[in-house]
Amino acid sequence: MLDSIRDKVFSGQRLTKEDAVALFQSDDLFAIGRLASHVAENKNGKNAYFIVNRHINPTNICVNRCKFCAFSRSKGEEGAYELTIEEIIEKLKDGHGSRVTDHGFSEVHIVGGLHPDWPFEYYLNMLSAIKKEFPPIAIKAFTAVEIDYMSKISGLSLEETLMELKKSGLDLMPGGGAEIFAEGIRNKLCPEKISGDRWLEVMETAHRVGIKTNATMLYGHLEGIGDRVDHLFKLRDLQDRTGGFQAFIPLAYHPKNTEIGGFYSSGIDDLKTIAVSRLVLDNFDHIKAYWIMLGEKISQVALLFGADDIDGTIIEEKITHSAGAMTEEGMTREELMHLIKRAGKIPVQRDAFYNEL
Ligand code: V47
Ligand code: SF4
Repeated sequence: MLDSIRDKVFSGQRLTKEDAVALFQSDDLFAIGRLASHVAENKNGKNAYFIVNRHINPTNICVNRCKFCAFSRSKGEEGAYELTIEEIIEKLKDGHGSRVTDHGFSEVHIVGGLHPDWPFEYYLNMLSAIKKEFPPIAIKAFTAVEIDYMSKISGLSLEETLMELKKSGLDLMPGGGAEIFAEGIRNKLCPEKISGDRWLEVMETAHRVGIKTNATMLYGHLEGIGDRVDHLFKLRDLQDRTGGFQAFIPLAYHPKNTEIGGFYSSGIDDLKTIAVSRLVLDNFDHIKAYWIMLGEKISQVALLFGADDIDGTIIEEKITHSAGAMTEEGMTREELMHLIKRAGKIPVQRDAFYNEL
């Protein structure tokens, strides 16, 4: 089976769902990794991208309370917080020009809970305040789940919601909230969350109005191989139609302090998932090994298994660290470059749109 997959990859034929299942079932991690690495080098050469960025989570108060999420709180619960726009601006000023970001941020990544009381204007004001204070920083903000919620609270259509956000400064969107599209598992993991089809609809609308996005898949919880494969193929189909996805990021489930519990993903599964994603998502330019979740060392090795991006400096990370992440919360530019170089790759500092800096 791997032989026929190898032939397809080398002759540029698309893999089928059966091929993807066979890859996930195979124990020949090296063969899969070598194939994925071949594809990655065809697309991006020896380049491995990173970005000087900062994460901001405006609030952890969330009406959804997904069962895999250790970050969220209900309103009034101990540990619940909400940031003002001034506090967000202060956070961005803090790291700007510091040791961690001696070249300034290229991007701010903003995601948070679905707050029961904040009006749509809060989000618009947040974007325009950041743009006014830091014009060169690209704003990558709000998952499809948050966009759907904003459309509900504002009474606007998806398209109008996205256009308003864009006018206020939204540059692109992160890939979170996709989790796993399979309905049965999704209902167990996050019964209150929008469906997989709605997630795809929000992304399709974003692409149509000219907003690039990423895509993710949460793996290592209750899902099976078939669920992963279906998820990847839905993303590949949408990308065929819109071309609006920049990068795919497999998110390794972290079990601590969550309602569903379970185990951390294994390093073998992490590398295989990166490699199979690279092979299946032939229409995605970039596969990101998110070091916060994979760990610094697995994400470095992932650069030899099909990944071409390890994300960025981050500075402050709450979502994975609430669920038992074992990584630091941030890395310096120099540390990221060191990891990449020691993997035999060329570190390329990028902006939010993969332009080399
Ligand atoms: O949507 C929540 C996930 C996502 C857990 O687009 C968990 O560049 C693991 O989407 N274990 C947010 N994952 C993170 C995200 C992201 C991160 C970095 C870059 C980009 C990008 C996107 O984290 C959530 C959810 O899918 N998540 N809880 C958990 N216990
Ligand atoms: Fe809320 Fe997102 Fe956490 Fe779900 S994953 S509870 S939507 S913050």
